[in-house]
Amino acid sequence: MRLVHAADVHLDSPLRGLSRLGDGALADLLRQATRRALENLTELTVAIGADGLLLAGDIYDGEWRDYGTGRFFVEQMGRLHDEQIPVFLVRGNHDAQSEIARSLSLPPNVTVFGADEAGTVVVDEIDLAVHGQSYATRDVETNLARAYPDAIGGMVNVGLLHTAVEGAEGHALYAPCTVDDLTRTGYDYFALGHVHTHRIFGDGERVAAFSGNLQGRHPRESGPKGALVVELEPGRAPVIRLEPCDVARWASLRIDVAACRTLDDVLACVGGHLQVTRSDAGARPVVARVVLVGTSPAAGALTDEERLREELQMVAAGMAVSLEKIEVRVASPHPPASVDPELMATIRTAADDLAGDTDRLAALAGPLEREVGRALRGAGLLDLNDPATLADLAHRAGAGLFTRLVGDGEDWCGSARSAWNATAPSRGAVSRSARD
Ligand SMILES: [Mn+2]
Repeated sequence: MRLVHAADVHLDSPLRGLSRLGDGALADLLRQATRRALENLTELTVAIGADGLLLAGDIYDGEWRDYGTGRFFVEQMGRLHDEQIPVFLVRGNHDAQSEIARSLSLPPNVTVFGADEAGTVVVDEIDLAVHGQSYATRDVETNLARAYPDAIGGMVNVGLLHTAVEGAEGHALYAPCTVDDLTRTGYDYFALGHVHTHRIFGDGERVAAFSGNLQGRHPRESGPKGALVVELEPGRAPVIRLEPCDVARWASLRIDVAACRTLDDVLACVGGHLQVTRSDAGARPVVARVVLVGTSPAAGALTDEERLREELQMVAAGMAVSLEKIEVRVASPHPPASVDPELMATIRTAADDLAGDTDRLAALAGPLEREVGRALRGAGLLDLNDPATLADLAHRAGAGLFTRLVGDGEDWCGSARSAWNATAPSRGAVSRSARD
């Protein structure tokens, strides 16, 4: 038996940061990307002769702006109806019953599981039992998996659930459960949604998996995105492969330039990384965020951000890669001697404390968010609701203050910033970022 599992389509959801890419063909393509990816999913399902399609929630990003969003989904499901392929669907936090007031009738091949309790649908012709439960509201904090029905003997049993399992960075802990809760049901395969990164749990006969989302929507959703093709045979471990459905690919490249001595070295180094991303993406457009890190003799050559941007844009353009953003966090190996280390430490501790205090940051940003938050987001400049962004601002404020204190010459500023960066803590440990 061959099933296709996808989740987190977030159909017609706005892609962040598009304004940075201008108004060209790429921005247009990205605006349409979730629809094109859904078309690719439908085509894939038909092309491989799948016995069914499993959709594990967050088909929609929230209330439809207009009926066009729902109509597009209905049309795609209609194509599968024409091919007599059944579709099984649960609603997630983004498309919970409470979140979507508009509705359109779905073709009869689509089963939407109810939200009151977990239900079971049997497809007798192929001995398939699918078990699932939808979200009634956005914030489902109970363990739904524990109340799923037992597996039906003599059939292939598949579960469908929108869940964070035991938690994942950047994803709200909805319908939490353990991997054991999932495998204890005795199902052959548990198709999960919610976490946007592909992941497989268990390696025995009982397997649960996140397909990840169908199309990356910002730099943090980088790499190939698509659906899982799951081959199921009674008594055998499922065989799973990821089939990309994305029409554009995001890359988030953190590049250590410690070995670079000059600007040309840095350009060549970045070019090498972009080349790898380019080949992975095939013919798809690639949008990359580049973060340069490390302690490097080239630090001084990177302080002219405008020039660096121009040079990198040319390198990227040569590979048909678009740069969404360039960040320089490169330290000079020789920080200025005149800096009072105690003062530096005090400023940095204050900035670190603030960056780590999500509540205080939110309180400080509150008035600004109310005044201009929507405009900043709309322009793709800043998301004041994003804890990671606020933490970054706190760090930058510390670095900026430091730069002002130690000097006013350009070289001074450059070295001061480098010195700051050299001692700044790793910024990976942000407790919550944008929630999916
Ligand atoms: Mn979700």
